[in-house]
Amino acid sequence: MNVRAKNQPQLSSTPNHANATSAFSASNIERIRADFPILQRSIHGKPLVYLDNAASSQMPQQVIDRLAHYQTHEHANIHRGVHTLSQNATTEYENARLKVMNFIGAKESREIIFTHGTTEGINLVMHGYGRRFIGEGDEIIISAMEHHSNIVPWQMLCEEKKARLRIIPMNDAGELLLDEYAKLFNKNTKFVALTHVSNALGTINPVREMIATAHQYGAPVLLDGAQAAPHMAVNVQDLDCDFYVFSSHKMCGPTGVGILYGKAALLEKMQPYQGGGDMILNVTFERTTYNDIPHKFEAGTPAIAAGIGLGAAIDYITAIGLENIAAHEQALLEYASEAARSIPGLKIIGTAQHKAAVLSFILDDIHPHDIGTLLDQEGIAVRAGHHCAQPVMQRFGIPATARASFAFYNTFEEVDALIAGIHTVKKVFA
Ligand code: 7TS
Repeated sequence: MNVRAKNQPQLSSTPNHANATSAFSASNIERIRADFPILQRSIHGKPLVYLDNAASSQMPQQVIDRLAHYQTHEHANIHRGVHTLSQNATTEYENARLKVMNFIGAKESREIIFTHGTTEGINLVMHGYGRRFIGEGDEIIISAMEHHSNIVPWQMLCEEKKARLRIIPMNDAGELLLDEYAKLFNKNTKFVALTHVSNALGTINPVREMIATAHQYGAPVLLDGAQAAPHMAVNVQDLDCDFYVFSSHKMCGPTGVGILYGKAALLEKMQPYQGGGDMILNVTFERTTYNDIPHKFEAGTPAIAAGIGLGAAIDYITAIGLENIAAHEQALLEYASEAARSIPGLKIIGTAQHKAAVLSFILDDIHPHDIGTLLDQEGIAVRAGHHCAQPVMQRFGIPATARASFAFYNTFEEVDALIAGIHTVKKVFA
């Protein structure tokens, strides 16, 4: 029944060191690309060049097969049936939880909570921790480069509790100012919520150091790992973060599922996010006792297939190796950034020293939506807009950017296509 093993991507055990530009040889990358049926598609008669991976990544056949196998042969509700199908589905779902635990280096599987995605994970912590432990006059620190999903829930909490939101500023390269960060702490600081990697700028924040600072003041730290977990090895115990959230659909898994990691001691102190089935031990009209973690936070029937699919996605990217993925994507980023810098009128937004493979840019005075639309005519998918990070746009005094975001299945030829596409856009507006 193991539909994954036979199709695992095979990488040569000896990386091609002669080719200093990538962790993958040409045949490796072709083999990887062959796993992704959608990459064979054409858009407007041109081969698809998919560079919108920060919004959502594509799914390999191994994960598609795992989902189809589950739906075809294995589906039943979990955690409640004595019948074989239900017990098997429960085992598969709980196996996926173990895979997530290993993937991020958590200590125990009860620290892994299935959510709908990053956004729900943050909202769960805001409700479960924030509403219980943050009160009037308290302060929450976030950064100037957060996605809206790591701003708005904390704003809602501050409004409700009369607490205060403090913002870590950044420099013109899109790097957080660590001196200013240190100055924000005082006896009222109760929580820090910070993105590991910025979706709009690509900045990789020095989160380990920043967590240590917060802990000196006794403030727990939530890391938004939506843009980090798919692209670099993450170890939550090594980082010592208190919460870590990410989404399956940005790491080759299905939509509708994500992960909240929390330290067990904190999760146990938190109030449930939603009430319902599965999150209880005993219910009477007088009193309900809650289930143990993680189930206390998993009310109702979850996205079972998606959770199992996430497990298959983790198998897939683990077989390729996060170090290989990071190295290949860095090579793509460097190649693309250098080529982009040589285009007159193009300005890269986000030039941090430590960056993930996100290339946000503006071009002359062409609106990014026009750039996105014209690139689409060439078969090239990029995102244009504020990337759900409007304060980042405000910081740089622009309404929007065009953004190419890379994954391990992208190639140098695709970067060439992007650069050629940008030249075409320039010609149209010349
Ligand atoms: N946090 C970050 C850093 C993100 O990049 C995103 C999604 C989210 C949170 C929300 O994730 P969700 O799965 O709950 O929606 N970012 C993007 C993006 O950059 N383009 O589209 C979605």
